[in-house]
Amino acid sequence: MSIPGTVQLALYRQMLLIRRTEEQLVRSYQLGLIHGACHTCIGQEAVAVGVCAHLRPDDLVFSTHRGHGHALAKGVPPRAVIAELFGRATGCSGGRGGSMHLFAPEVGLMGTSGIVAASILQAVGAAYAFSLLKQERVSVAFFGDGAANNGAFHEGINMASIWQLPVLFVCENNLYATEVPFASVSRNPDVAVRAPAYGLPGQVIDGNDVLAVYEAAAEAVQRARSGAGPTLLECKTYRTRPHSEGMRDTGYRSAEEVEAWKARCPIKGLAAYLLSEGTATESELAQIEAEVQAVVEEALAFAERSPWPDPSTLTDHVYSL
Ligand SMILES: Cc1ncc(C[n+]2csc(CCOP(=O)(O)OP(=O)(O)O)c2C)c(N)n1
Ligand SMILES: [Mg+2]
Repeated sequence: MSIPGTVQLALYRQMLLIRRTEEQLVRSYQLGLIHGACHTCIGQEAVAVGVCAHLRPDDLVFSTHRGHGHALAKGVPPRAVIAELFGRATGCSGGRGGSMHLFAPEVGLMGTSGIVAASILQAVGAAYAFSLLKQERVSVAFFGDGAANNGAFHEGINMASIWQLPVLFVCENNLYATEVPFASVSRNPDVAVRAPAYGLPGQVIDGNDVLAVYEAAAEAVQRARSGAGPTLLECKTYRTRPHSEGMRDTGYRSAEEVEAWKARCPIKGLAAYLLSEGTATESELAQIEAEVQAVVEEALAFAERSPWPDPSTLTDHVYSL
């Protein structure tokens, strides 16, 4: 598959936007400006970007506790993400949700979630609705390696397979579930090989290579949209920050391992490729960097000057009979 230079540059810009936004979230967390958990996807950006590049606004994404990248890649503005983590009324969930409850149905982001593996069944449910309504829409479940050992994984992919539902299962295998190595909870290092057992295609992809993810997702989205059924994509990747901000990052993985994966940074990797292929010059990449940085600075300023939710709205959105 030949990916046009303009698309490659768009993928680069989107990954950089996620990276710079999350680096800002880390700084803000360290200053005590963010309450609650903050799981970054620093190091894993290529997965969200390579998949979401193929989605339309009315395609639906169901995300995880590590979902800032999915939200941004699906089109939630950085200012709405930062404001949400700051608890401000202008956040995408009105400041009531925080990192693990980012919702923006208008762009098809159906929620980040602290419930591991929930995204799998939610995406299957949405795809079932699309299929009943005869709509050519696609749903995506992002989930981690830890979620792949939750019963929901097996129920979800089996049901999607028997009904040939338009869904992509995207496993972000970052080798750990919190501090539990995947190697210690699965005799088989690959999740993708489970797919044929349920009668759907599965593919292992270098999740730090955005072009590889883009290519695999193109086929999977096309399959789903054309009624040919679900696909399981397993993207091997790595988070270079602790599981969640404020948590320790020693005792379960080595500094050497983290450094080795940092050297495989998906953004640096694509930059080197763009330069070597002559798709972009140093100054063009610097220009993108400056533009992204400006967007993030503006988003931060927006969040800082945004109001807190009005106390009189305290009971809004609270379910009652
Ligand atoms: C149903 C459920 N079980 C357990 C937890 C506790 N928990 C929070 S994050 C996490 C690890 C998830 O690992 P993985 O799916 O690999 O995602 P990653 O954090 O690596 O992105 C666990 C077990 C939870 N939040 N929900
Ligand atoms: Mg994991």
